Amino acid sequence: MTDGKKQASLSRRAALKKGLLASGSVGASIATGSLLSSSAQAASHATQSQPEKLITEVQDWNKYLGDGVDARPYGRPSQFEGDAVRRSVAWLTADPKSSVNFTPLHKLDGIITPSGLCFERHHGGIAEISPDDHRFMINGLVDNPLVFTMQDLARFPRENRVYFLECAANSGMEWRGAQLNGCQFTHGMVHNVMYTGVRLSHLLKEAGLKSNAKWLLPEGADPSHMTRSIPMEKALDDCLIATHMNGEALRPEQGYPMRLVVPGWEGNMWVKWLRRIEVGDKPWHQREETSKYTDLLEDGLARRFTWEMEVKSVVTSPSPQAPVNHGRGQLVITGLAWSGLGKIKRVDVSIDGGRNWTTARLDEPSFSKSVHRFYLDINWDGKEMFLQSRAIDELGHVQPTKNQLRAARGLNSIYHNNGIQTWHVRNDGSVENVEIS
Ligand SMILES: Nc1nc2c(c(=O)[nH]1)N[C@H]1C(S)=C(S)[C@@H](COP(=O)(O)O)O[C@H]1N2
Ligand SMILES: [Mo]
Repeated sequence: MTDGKKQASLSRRAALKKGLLASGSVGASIATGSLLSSSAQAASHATQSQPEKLITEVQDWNKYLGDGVDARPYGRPSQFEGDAVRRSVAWLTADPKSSVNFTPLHKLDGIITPSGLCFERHHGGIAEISPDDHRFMINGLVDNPLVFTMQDLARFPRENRVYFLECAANSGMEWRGAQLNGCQFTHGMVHNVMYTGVRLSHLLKEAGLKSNAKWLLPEGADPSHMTRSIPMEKALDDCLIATHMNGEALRPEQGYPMRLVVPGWEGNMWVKWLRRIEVGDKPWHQREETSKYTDLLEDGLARRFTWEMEVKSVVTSPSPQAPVNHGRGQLVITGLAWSGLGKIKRVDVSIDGGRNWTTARLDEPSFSKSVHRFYLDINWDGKEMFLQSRAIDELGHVQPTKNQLRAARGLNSIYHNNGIQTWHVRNDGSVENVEIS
């Protein structure tokens, strides 16, 4: 963060603190059960904003024949959805080949991230590997070192699971204060897809684990040779070797032809373009688990092996890139919640910066270690709101405030920021990333 930016965000926060105190009761009344009273208002608003001729006149798409079935052998989104794209932050990294882009969470609904919108994080560009040329090896403390082709892998029993993948650095730029204006940038290093894959435990059993086999070192076939130490209990519990996402083959960006799935644990461990797993008796302490993906505390010590992604949520709409543009009245507040420890049990939403909370409607489906969708349908009085969401997982973990996180871990951290996000919704419907304390 540049000094200028820091100043701006600090003074913005100071101003907001004052604003909150001055305005007394902030925001809107929560609709209690019945939305019928406000739906008439919503409907009349829709008529006003659409010219009558859209009803009375015959439109082009009504008159002229459209594309035939030969035009789109692989379908693509509507030309009017050009805003739903992955975006990057220019100052964040020096080179796009070792960089990150962000999922446009504000444009999505439901829980599944479309494959083409899953954020990408790579350290050495996208490896383009022909499945015919791909080999996957298990070696080290095993009875039979094995090499698998893709065809070999296809002969093992497989299963389907929906999991989120979150980079440990997601929201990392927000540690010291509100900075990036949009949930795409503050929270977009997460995606949630259905994987088809083979249980890693099947393959390890095939190779035969020696009695001192306690750790695994998965390795990527890309130029970064991504490697991370994974304890055996996790590998035998729920790790998958995935070949498909959302029903089709993995995208090259996501590790085609195969990637490791490490449910609930930080994204860095989900090695893409997986070419080898070495079995050992202790962790390796590779670069990505020493100089990176450790959490530097106030006293200069660092937390190591912070694998689990803890309970977190964010309101995706309204949000800075998804302002309220229909005025007061009926308003759908929605967002995502997830926990690397299990299912989400409850999400609370506040429109007054965390003073009062209302339990949101948690939508189906609900899978363990998957993103959940929540909604809160309110009747907005048109006054400014300080929107927050707070998730609670099935183990009872409550998403902390950013100040609670800072009190526990200091200001040096980047990784594992699961603090509560605040959006300032102004009375004109525009939205800004802020912090209140
Ligand atoms: N082989 C390899 N695997 C990798 C990486 C990489 O650069 N190379 N990046 C890791 C990081 S830091 C993250 S957050 C996730 C990102 O997965 P995605 O690109 O599917 O979003 O992949 C992980 N696996
Ligand atoms: Mo990451």
